[in-house]
Amino acid sequence: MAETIIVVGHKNPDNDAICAAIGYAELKNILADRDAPGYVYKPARLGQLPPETGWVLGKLGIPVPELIDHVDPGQKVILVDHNEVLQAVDGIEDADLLEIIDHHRIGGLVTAGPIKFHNLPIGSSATVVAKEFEREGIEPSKETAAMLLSALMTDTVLLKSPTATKSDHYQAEWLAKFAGVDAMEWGSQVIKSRGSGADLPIDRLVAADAKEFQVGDDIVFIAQRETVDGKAVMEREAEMRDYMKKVIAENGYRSFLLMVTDIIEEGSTFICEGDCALIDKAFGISVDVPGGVWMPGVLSRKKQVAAPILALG
Ligand SMILES: [Mn+2]
Repeated sequence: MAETIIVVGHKNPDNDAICAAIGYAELKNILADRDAPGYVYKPARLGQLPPETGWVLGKLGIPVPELIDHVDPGQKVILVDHNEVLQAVDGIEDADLLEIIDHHRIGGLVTAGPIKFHNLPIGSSATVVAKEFEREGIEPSKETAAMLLSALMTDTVLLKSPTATKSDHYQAEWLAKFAGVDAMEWGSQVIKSRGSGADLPIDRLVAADAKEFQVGDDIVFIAQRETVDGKAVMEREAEMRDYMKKVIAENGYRSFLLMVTDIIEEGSTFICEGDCALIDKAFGISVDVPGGVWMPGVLSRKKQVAAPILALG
């Protein structure tokens, strides 16, 4: 019987974490048929589908990956869109990690043996996966191309984020060709399918896309709510702050920074709870004010927010 290898993105998955896992599993299955029969690659996810992912997979007729909450000891695993233990599936320390496909900073996983570790400083893991298709000389199906393009476009905020590189522009056009779509038009449709998010339950509104970062001895929790209507989201500020305080109390975080990123206005409102001195220091602001602090041009958690905070650790 074929051995199953799990391909999985980070906790609190975003569109990139899920689409890159599906796309990379598909590429590995095509390669396994050709080069190494006996392995079956299965995409998985560690949380609820983001709304745009539900819309994309439904529209393209792509099955939703299985929800898992741990991996068993010795399970063969490939990680996509992350490489930090804090963000990875429970049990990863005792699993058999085969590969990492990512576009983040390197954050502390140690392996027993050599692995394939393909990490590029570019806009999305979906871009890295598309490059792997191209490198292997394999054309993605129309559906797979459209799915990967959706993730490239959400992760780079329609290629406007400072994380978007020439590689992302090139691979977006490459995917659009196979998908038979206009890259920008398809990307805008995907982002609109999210809605403003303003009517989501409070836990989803605030923390659907949240990550823990170790800064010295403390953990800083950074969440990002991307929206096409920042004003509508900010109307729930009091409720959001109460929820953030609750999350801090339950998890012992030093601080909780929420970026309400308005992709139309191209910037983020920072709201912070807990000890926000680190945030003030990293950005030269006083974040602890009603209404938060508007940060024009700040779209990328990774490059413009996490990096300066981690630099203080
Ligand atoms: Mn990503």
